[in-house]
Amino acid sequence: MASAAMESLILKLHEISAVKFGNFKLKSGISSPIYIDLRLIVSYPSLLRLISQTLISSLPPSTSFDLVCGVPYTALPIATALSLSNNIPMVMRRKEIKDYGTSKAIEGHFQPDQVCLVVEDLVTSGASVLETAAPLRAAGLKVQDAVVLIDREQGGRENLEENGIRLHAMIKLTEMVRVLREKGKVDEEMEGTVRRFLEENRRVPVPVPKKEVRVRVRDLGFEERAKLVKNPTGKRLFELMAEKKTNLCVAADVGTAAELLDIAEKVGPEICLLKTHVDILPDFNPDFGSKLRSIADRHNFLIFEDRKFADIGNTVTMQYEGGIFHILDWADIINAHIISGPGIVDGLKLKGLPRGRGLLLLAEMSSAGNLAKGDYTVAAVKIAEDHSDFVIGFISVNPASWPGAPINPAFIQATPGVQKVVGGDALGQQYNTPHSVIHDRGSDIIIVGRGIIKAANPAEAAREYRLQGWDAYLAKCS
Ligand code: 5BU
Repeated sequence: MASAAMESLILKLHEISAVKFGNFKLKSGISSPIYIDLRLIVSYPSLLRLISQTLISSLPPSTSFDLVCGVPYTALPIATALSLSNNIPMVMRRKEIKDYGTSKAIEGHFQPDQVCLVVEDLVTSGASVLETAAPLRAAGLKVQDAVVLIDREQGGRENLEENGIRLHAMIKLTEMVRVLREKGKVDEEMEGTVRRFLEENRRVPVPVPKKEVRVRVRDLGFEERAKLVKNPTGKRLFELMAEKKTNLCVAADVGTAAELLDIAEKVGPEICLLKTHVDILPDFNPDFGSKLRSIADRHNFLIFEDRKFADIGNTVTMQYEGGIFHILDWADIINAHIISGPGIVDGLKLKGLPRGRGLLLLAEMSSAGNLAKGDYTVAAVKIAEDHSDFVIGFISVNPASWPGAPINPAFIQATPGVQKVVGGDALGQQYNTPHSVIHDRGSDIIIVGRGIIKAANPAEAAREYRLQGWDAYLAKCS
């Protein structure tokens, strides 16, 4: 920005009292000699227009983006003005968490992989920019740059850089104070006071980055979380995880029912859940359920039939209870897609709740290119909240980054696509490590299939995965 234009902008901000000097208590609790309130600019259309025109010119020419999004609320009019004066489409992020279920997290038309520029009025630590970038990214947009009217130079640039966002500031606070001193609006003593304040608080009062806040809030132990759960199976699951010190679910995708019962015996002492796909078992017979149940009772684990119901409510009642498999009779937990809307939960609940069963909703999937993300994930959370007597949690991949995270700790998060090394298979499966899934991505249960059942010694492999999963949980709690 040309210095004459910058100077006149700084003077105008001072004139309308958007910049004040004195002794102010900031949100973080510290006292600051300078206070900036840019909410006032909506009362000065010509100033707003000037800001919107000059903000863009503070970006390096190489910056490219398809959309803009203002950080609510103060930057919304700035982003709108920027959108109008530069003819760039805008999207809006909803701020109220409670609105996520009924409304979209991100309003406006956009395509996944479009690049969105975040617009902010004032950056201190960068936390607000990150709060807006997270749901944009969760909706599939790319966020690489943020532009801000004033950078307080207190760690925002560095924090954003660490999260893959370049910060472009139209005005830096030290520049602003220098101009005001040169123009006789503040004296040298005040300029010195502000400089000293900035030096002393360069990265001190930076709020904990959002991701760590989430981890901390969610890190009630499983015992405490058991008390929050209404559904008896959900409660039982948390309790037995704490008792047995395991957050491992084995996906028993073996060739026959006989092999499945054999593997259940072997891995039983290590697991909280055994996950089945009964429709792959050629020798399934009516005794299967009771045999598996007796192994589960002996080793104290629950049975999760990964049936992925997806039909309308009326149909799933029959699929759950009837057919050859009679899933309702032996599976503690089932799961469902929400593609058909909340009626599917009503249908399954009708049969499952009287038997004390629990349901996991598929909020995300582990496979490459899956469509369960963004608003779909948000909708799953809303349905779960509306049916928390029956829904016990989610199949998820990265719940720490969901809009509105931390998610209600009464819900359990179970994540497939886990192996000891990051990778995938030839058909789209994607693997993360136990530590990354539990510690970094905010999940509770690792679901491991081939990493265990194809191992030379599945019992030993299960033990190793259990220890890794449990260590990651303990590290998260500590
Ligand atoms: P694997 O062998 O660890 O890749 O097995 C993963 C299991 O989890 C397998 O039974 C899948 O059907 C299941 N799964 C998954 O991989 N990804 C998902 O998003 C869901 C289930 Br939902």
